[in-house]
Amino acid sequence: PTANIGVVGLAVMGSNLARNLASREGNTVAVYNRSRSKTDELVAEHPEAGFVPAFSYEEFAAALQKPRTALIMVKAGAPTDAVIESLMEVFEPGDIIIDGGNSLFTDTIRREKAVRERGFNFVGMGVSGGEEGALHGPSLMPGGPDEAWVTLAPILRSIAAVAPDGEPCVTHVGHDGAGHFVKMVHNGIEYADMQLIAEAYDLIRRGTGKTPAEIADIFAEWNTGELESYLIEITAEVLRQVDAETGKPLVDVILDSAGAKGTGAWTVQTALDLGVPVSGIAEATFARSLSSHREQRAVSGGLPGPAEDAFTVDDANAFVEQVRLALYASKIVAYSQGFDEIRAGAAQYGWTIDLGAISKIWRAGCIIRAQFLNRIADAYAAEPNLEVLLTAPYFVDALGRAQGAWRHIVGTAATAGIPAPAFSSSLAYYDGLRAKRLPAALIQAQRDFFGAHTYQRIDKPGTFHTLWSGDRTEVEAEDTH
Ligand code: NBP
Repeated sequence: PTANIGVVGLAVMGSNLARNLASREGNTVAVYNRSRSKTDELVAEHPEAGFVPAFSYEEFAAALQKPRTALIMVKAGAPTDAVIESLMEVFEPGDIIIDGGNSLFTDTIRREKAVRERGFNFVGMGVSGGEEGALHGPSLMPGGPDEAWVTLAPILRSIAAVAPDGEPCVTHVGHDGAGHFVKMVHNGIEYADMQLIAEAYDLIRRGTGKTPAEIADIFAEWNTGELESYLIEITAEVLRQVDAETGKPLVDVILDSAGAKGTGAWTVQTALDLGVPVSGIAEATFARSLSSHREQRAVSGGLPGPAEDAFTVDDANAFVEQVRLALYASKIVAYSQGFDEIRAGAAQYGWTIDLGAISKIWRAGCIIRAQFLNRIADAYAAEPNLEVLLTAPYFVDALGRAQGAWRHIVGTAATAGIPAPAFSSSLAYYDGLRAKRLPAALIQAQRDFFGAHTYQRIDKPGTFHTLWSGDRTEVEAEDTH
């Protein structure tokens, strides 16, 4: 056997990761794909990689030095289970099987248990950065057992993206499904970030009448400041793009119906199960759903709205700056909510996750890479048990500078009839956190009224119930908490 690592699944992600691995000193990479043509193509197109092609699982196992390490990059779900099963038939106990696909973390927990029981090491690893990242350096989020991490660390560090301070964007996230959980939340944050940028663009365009190319310049400028990020950078490029066929801005000829592959929905579903209010991510996910319901939008176009001239912006430059601040504040909320979900997931599933380390491995390679992540890392370095990320001093200061503009923009959007669900829900979340009293007290009373669900009082311990259908006196109730 000549190869120290192998890749199964040679579609775009697998072949690019295989090339990335092969380009690092000391690696020889075995490659296998269910249908032979992809293997033949990859090997023929990249002789420099020195791949060891295998055309059966037996050949693949035979090509690998022991203990074997295999990276699976196939479609998540049943295909991943099928490949794991096939590998276990030809591998030996102690070998390491890595699933780098976008698997649901609960599947990873299940698989890790089943694979471990048969003596193998299983690592569910989140991979972010798309095909370019896979080739030149992704952000890697491996879970799995400590002993597998010890073996894998050097090779994963060698292929990962490198942050501006020289640190590779990979860390052992935690056990079993922790890596895929964190990758899921990464994607949820990505949804929120994209929606916030889209709302900012829409408000500027409809408020100031600027062209997409002019707005591209604004985003390019934003990309030199505290909003500096990959998503802001590519937004400027997208807005500058002109359609060859019509000569119009490309963004104006693309159907306004956003697709989704489901990881945003997973993030929200999981947050609902954990009771974590990731409202920004949820609104972003729902905004994509709304956009895709073209039939509902078609019958709703005539619904009453504000007068056409209700939206006038006197000072375009000032307005653009207010939108920028609203975007920044909402972004802080979205990340704070995402990190809250990781914290809650870690508590629920028994993972020890270093939140500062997570923010650091997202600084390069992945879609949400941004300057901003350094501020999150700083916040956790100063206070590792930070209860609410946005209460870190740096963010309190930023929110203090932004909140006036943020409120103005949300109010303006509502008055003008322009949907800004992520901007406005982020602000509502912020004010909800800040509130000294919430109307939740009234909800508790309602629940007690119709369902005898009981309530607690602010002035004494115990659990209480009002005899709503009787004489309405209060009685002490059995503690059901
Ligand atoms: P796809 O998700 O399109 O999967 C295609 C690969 O799965 C092919 O190699 C195919 O083999 C293989 N496969 C299937 Br389908 N069923 C199989 C089975 N029963 N047994 C063995 N192999 C099977 O590829 P991708 O876009 O490269 O993504 C790979 C993984 O990485 C996915 O889980 C994806 O979610 C994840 N991911 C993708 C990105 C991205 O930007 N695309 C980013 C991060 C993570 P065949 O050639 O024989 O059909």
